[in-house]
Amino acid sequence: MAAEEQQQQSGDNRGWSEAQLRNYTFATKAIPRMSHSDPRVDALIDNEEPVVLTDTNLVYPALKWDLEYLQENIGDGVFSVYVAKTHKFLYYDEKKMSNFKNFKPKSRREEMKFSEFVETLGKIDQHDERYYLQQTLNDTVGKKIVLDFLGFNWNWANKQQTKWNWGQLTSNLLLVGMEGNVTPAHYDEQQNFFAQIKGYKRCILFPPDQFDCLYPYPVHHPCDRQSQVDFENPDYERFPNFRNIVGYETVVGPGDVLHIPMYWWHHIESLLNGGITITVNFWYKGAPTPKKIEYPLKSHQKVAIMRNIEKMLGEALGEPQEVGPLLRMMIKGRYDQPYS
Ligand code: QVQ
Ligand code: ZN
Repeated sequence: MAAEEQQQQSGDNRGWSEAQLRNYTFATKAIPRMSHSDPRVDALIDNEEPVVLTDTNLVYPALKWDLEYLQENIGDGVFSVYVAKTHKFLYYDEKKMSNFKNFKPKSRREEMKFSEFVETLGKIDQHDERYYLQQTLNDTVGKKIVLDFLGFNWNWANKQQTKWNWGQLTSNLLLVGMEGNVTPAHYDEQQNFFAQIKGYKRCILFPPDQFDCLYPYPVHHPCDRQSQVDFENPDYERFPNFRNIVGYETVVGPGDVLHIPMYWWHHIESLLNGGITITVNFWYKGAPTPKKIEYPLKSHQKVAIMRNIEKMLGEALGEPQEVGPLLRMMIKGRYDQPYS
């Protein structure tokens, strides 16, 4: 193991301690950490595996960002700030809430200026609600932020985009979170460079082939792509395969870039008692589906097929609520036991 990896594993002067991690029931393995110039990097990214790159300088100019600097320079635009009574910020698609009228989100989105966000953070005490600013960087930001953004290592990022034949960079999400905030496990349909700027975040990832352990909500549900399993209190009656889950984890700190491959599940937590965290992610459309389909199919391709079946059924039936009953009718007693 390279010295870099040992430092991350061993604990000395890594900037955080095990006591700052939440406890879960499952085992995890370490996500490899290495220099972006390590010859092993390309094989990992090409093989759709996660890796922490320790010296890309991808967001180097942003390493000086803190609340004060951002408040001073980020401009007068409004930012989406999620507010929750718990530490879990389960993402939900507001556009799908009409499909599931009984769905009651546990967080709400408020639009506020950055200065209001900082003021709010300054006022809360431990009994209050939690806040999580999550905003796509756009052209409302101030000049200094634009300069910092232009100073990102686009040479490296663009080379990666080209090398892996990824599609366009769709967005950079700015994330400013409170210590202890958790983004529950979900997958995205985009390639991701997750660039950590301030504070430490524990990232627990699961490969697409663990779909059957993570029980995502239905595609038409507002929480599409999110796991239904409460990692802090798993319901093994409803989700028995969660017992078989195996995670891959790392703690990222300032300057680290975690590659989260498309369709890989990720649970992300800002360390307990670690102060605020700042992250910028880079979401890219994936490479086009290869013309020649190779068998056996990869797990993420099967996830894409399942998604398309759910979407097609919702269209064909004209009512998302009828997808479940039809699938149950199709499977009950016919496909729910393996045939020899
Ligand atoms: C977090 C991604 C991560 C963020 C919440 C949305 C982001 C995400 O908690 O760090 O970058 O794919 O899920
Ligand atoms: Zn995500």
